[in-house]
Amino acid sequence: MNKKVFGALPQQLEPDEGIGFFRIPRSSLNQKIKRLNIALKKRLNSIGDLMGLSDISRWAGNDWTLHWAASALAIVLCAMPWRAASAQQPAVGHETVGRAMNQSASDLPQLVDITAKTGIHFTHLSSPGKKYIVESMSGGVALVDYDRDGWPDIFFTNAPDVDMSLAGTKARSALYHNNHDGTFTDVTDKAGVGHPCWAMGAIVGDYNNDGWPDLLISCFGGVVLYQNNGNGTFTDVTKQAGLSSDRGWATGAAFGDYDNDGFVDLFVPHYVDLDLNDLPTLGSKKTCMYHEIPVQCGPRGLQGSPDNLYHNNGNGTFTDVSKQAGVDDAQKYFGLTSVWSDFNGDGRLDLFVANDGEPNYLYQNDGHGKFTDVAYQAGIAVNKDGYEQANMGVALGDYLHTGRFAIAITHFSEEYTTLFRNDGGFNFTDVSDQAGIALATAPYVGWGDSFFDLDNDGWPDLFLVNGHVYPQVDTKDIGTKYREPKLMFLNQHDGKFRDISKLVGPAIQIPQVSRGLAVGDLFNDGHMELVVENLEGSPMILRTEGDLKNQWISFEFAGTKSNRLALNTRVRVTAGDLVQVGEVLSGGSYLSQNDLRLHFGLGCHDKVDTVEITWPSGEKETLHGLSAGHYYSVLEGHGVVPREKIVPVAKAH
Ligand SMILES: [Ca+2]
Ligand SMILES: [Ca+2]
Ligand SMILES: [Ca+2]
Ligand SMILES: [Ca+2]
Repeated sequence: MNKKVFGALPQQLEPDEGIGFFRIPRSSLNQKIKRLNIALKKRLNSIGDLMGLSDISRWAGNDWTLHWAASALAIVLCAMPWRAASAQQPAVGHETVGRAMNQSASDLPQLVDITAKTGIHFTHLSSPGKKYIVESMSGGVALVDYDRDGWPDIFFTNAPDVDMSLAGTKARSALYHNNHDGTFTDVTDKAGVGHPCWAMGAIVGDYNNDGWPDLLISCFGGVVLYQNNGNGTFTDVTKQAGLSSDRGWATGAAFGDYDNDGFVDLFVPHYVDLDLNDLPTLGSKKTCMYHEIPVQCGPRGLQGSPDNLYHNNGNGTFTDVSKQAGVDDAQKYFGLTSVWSDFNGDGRLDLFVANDGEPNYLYQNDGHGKFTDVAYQAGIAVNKDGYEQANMGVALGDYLHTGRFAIAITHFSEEYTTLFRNDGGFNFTDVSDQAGIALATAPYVGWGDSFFDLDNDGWPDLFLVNGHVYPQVDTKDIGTKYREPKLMFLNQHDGKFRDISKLVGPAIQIPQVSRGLAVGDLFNDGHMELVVENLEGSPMILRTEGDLKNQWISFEFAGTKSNRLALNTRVRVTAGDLVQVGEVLSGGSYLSQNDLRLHFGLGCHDKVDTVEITWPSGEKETLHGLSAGHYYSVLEGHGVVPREKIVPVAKAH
């Protein structure tokens, strides 16, 4: 949590002494949006004039325009979020063009709460008062197709409160099987995954390369590795895998094969060093006050906890290599979320770690088992004003189509969600203000976040969930509430996002205390669902509904030389001038796991020209001319194969 916000801080930030976003007056942002709107109208009108067309929307709707699909001009029309709507409607002249910026709710896909219809009856436990920090941080959700039937299943973590725990009472986590008809069945007891620990998050990786996705649960008290037995059951193999030495408060872990030996290794960040029998009392110190309200203590004022990297030995066991690899976090920062990705494109997996209220780590992999923290040089340790921010959830996405992943990090209220543009060569720039993210995120405490393509136009949009840490904020008028709405930003294709939170239906306006977020196509229809786990009460599952005419394509990968679930396989998809990059990632968001399948919106392109795959092994493979609207199974070295070829044979129950 921001050092400017906690401790001896002025209660009211003056415009000139505040954090970055306070320096941009709202009126100036509105001016910018107006100017952009006018510029866009002019641009499209001049295109229409050039073509000798009096009515751009009629032109966009004509069949023959499909022939232009490969041209840059067609891409402008094709990828615009209003394209599908304008093609359907009678021509209304230039007013239609203006809707590019003044889009109404009915043009946009809607995020509809379908939780009640799914048959999911899960409740995350929580104490009303949240007297201790450990009662405020749980709530991870993992999409895991544990039975490999091609339909994502859902695992929710659960945690007790301190009183329950001291009394020996456990909280039940839950696994729900996807029934393929919009409903889910609780299979927790059969699967044997109900009581791993005081559960924080869950991630997916196949640690033994048998094709069955295994689950790693991060706990207040180490980690639990559940080996998937391939018959609907799991076995706790933490001890035999050599992971029972993991201690402390484990948070957003991630699997990734950093030495490219074909077996996924495991990084586990740790948060606060906390003893349940010696907990700091609510409001007892300066660091346990917020706007003069007594609140839970931490993380500031408490001891941090070091991080761990476990090398997979390829025989079902792991070895702790944290120190020799240089990622042991000797500074004991408050680690929350880790993500593996090759950030500088040299073929070696690097590691990003978000630290709450302290500088982030960006570890560069030297290819010989050692890492160097380059976060400061890369411009991603702190924000553009040099402040350490709360750094909670992490999302990677190529929102600019540069082929490089930007990093979006959620933060505490009175800070802002930071969008770090990736300029290549380990150079990141905090562009939160100019991208239109900072102002809208400032009032809220943000957690899970994800770049996903809401309208399938081929440009990643950004969704994030919120919810304060202190229920006590509701006792005083300080401009923030405990329960908070969610936020949806639409990619405008020019480096900017538009806040469309109030235009995508009432569900995300319902204030909740949200934590985890996992994104995936639960119903295999090419449109993403968002699974939100709340700290208090039921999860919320949001389905994309409405005008869904844009094309899409999805892939499920399997490694042969590479790790079998193909984590960190990178894909470049080209459809005309639309070029997108995706990567199979373990962990991320906040304590959560997205669907491992890679989904790409295609606008109006009904096929992709090329799919260039870079496998973790370094092998490259190119697929050609795939039709939109399908899921493809891809086996390393063999291209597109029938799905049976990448899925293991189920074992006897
Ligand atoms: Ca399944
Ligand atoms: Ca496995
Ligand atoms: Ca490895
Ligand atoms: Ca989009």
